[in-house]
Amino acid sequence: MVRRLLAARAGVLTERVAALAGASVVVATALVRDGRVLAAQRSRPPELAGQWELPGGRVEAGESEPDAVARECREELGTDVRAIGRLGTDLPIAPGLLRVHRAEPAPGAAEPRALEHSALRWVGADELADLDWVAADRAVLADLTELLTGR
Ligand code: DCP
Repeated sequence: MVRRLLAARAGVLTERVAALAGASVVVATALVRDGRVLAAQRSRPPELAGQWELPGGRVEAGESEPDAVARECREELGTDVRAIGRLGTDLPIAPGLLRVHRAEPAPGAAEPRALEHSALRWVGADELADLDWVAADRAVLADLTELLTGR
């Protein structure tokens, strides 16, 4: 309990420090369906193209993180999702902080399509290690495994 409170405090502080420093918060989406998570292959920039990520992007000014998750999934995947809570801790990336949110398909949501990525793939826990993930997302693999296996 105390540890959770301290972690929450630390999260708020990192966010404030990042905001003061003009850094961006980027949200990434762990969209889970039928025990698999949706991985997306980046098409840009050249140094990241070909690597896999959890889809997402920068949070806009005045936007909540769950809203940013939903917007990015509509823009990048053409589908509606509901953000249902954080996964893992804040991860440092070049533009600022990466924060992963768990998500589920909204009722009646369309099948995700690769509107901005090279490819999409639903990945089970036993396949996570097979993909060449972007560096920051690699740090979430243990949490993703736990999420998918319930262990
Ligand atoms: N990023 C990451 N892991 C993710 C998603 C993003 O490491 N799962 C990183 C890659 C980029 C930065 O976050 O350095 C921003 O991601 P995007 O380019 O996908 O986001 P935007 O399209 O919103 O930002 P921009 O328009 O600035 O490219």
